[in-house]
Amino acid sequence: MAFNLKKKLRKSSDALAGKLDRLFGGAAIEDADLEETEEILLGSDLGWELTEKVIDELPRKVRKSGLSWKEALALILIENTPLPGFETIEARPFVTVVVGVNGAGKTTTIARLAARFQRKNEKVLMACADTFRAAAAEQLEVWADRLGTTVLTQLPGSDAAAIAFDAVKRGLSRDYDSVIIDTAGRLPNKKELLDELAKIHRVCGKAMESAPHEVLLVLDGTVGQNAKAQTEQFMKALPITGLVVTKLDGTARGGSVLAMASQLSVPVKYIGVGEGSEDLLDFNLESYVRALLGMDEAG
Ligand SMILES: Nc1nc2c(ncn2[C@@H]2O[C@H](COP(=O)(O)OP(=O)(O)OP(=O)(O)O)[C@@H](O)[C@H]2O)c(=O)[nH]1
Ligand SMILES: [Mg+2]
Repeated sequence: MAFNLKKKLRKSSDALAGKLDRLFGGAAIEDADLEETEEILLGSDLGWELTEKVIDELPRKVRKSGLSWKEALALILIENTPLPGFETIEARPFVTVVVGVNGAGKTTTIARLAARFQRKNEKVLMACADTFRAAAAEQLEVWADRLGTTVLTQLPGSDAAAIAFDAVKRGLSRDYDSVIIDTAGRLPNKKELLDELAKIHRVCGKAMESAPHEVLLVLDGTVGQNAKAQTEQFMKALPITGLVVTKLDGTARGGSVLAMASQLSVPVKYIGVGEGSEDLLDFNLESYVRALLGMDEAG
């Protein structure tokens, strides 16, 4: 994810590394600076735990290692962000269900996933299991036209789970490599909406025993900290296998990704750093931390 990630995260790195630069200058870190450092770290949404780790360890690390404060900070952030591992499943079609609150970036993420799969010469079927809004199907159709993929939609008011079922069946019978199912945006505290997601999940398994192979929860990176509660709520309806954090180009709160990655048992798989079809990147902790601090890629 090297390609201009640093540029894409400019707002966050200005707010984090830029401010720290002004605070420390070229000088060594003084204990007197720590309170201000703490404020800057919290302001970039790194979260309390990670911020405290940095405050505890940074001065000592700089003294002991002889690294610059920035290199030392990068190391501390990387060391203290535990990443859950995950297996990659092989299946054909590979079925992905995408969920999240309204406007988080689900449909955009699906289009960009489709574009990625296509670049690997895969045949992609997108399906719109958002039957609340007529515009939802249109939005996916516009992307499908642009990308040259197929999209399955139904009239508003029809059953969302039925569309998911049809999509997986069609994926099997027509030899698709990948089926991606869009769902309606919802607040995770509405029981009937969560029940519908559970049903979508169940019927995928009826259409193809191993499906879905991936359930992505899309989180708006500009909202930051309530990601944990949101994820736990969605988890009650269906097993989330990966997180996508979007809109990281438009926010100074890019630290939230690290907070999420360290607080949640679900891996962050992708990040969204723009509105274009290329702007969905694999999440790589080290590259992300360096870009967040306005640094170039290591080595
Ligand atoms: N800058 C930026 N904008 C993004 C990104 N991802 C999504 N957006 C924008 O966010 C807005 C909402 O995105 P959608 O993909 O429609 O969100 P959704 O979750 O499908 O929304 P609903 O279907 O209404 O729940 C759109 O204007 C997108 O262009 C991103 O990574 N960066
Ligand atoms: Mg949508």
